[in-house]
Amino acid sequence: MKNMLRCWSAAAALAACTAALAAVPTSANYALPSSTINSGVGNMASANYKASSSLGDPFFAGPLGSANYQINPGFWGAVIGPLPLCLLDLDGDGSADALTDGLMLIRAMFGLTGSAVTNNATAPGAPRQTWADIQPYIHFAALDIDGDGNADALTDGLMLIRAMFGLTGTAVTNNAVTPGAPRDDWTKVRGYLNTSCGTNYAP
Ligand SMILES: [Ca+2]
Ligand SMILES: [Ca+2]
Repeated sequence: MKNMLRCWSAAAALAACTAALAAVPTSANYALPSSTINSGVGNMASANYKASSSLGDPFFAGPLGSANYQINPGFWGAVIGPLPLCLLDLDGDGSADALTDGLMLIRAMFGLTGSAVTNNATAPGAPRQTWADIQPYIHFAALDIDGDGNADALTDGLMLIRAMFGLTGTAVTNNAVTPGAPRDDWTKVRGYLNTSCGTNYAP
């Protein structure tokens, strides 16, 4: 943690710190899987620290702190560059499919972890099969499809899985956009998905 904080606070040394942070930060007292500070899922804590899984996301949670430190959401992106773009092909078989990737995405958005996400939800032969394989590719900030600041299963997740099933237009967005969210119709949702998530969905 100390090294990470040193990197985070020393803006002039970002390049060197980026290399240092590529490895998993660890010591006798803690370990921080890179996915935890890069939009991961599981919180980690000990007597001396707590790291929220949403720490790397700009939208989620408040600052983490104690008497000795404070970390603000989104800091990770400031250290290593832009946060990862939306990635829908979680199992890495080359296709973003509703009944595999979409199912895992919506399960994770419901807060599930581990095999509760991956059970019967990866394509046979796909390169990523386990939660350990899949979890680093789930970036909640990028999965905020309607742009309201939260990645929610019943709005963003629902639109994702509908679009993955091949639906378009209001068949995707009906009753699935958070009131007041900036991306509130298929034109905007499709634009985000095709621009940020690598899809090629039809108008
Ligand atoms: Ca896939
Ligand atoms: Ca949202």
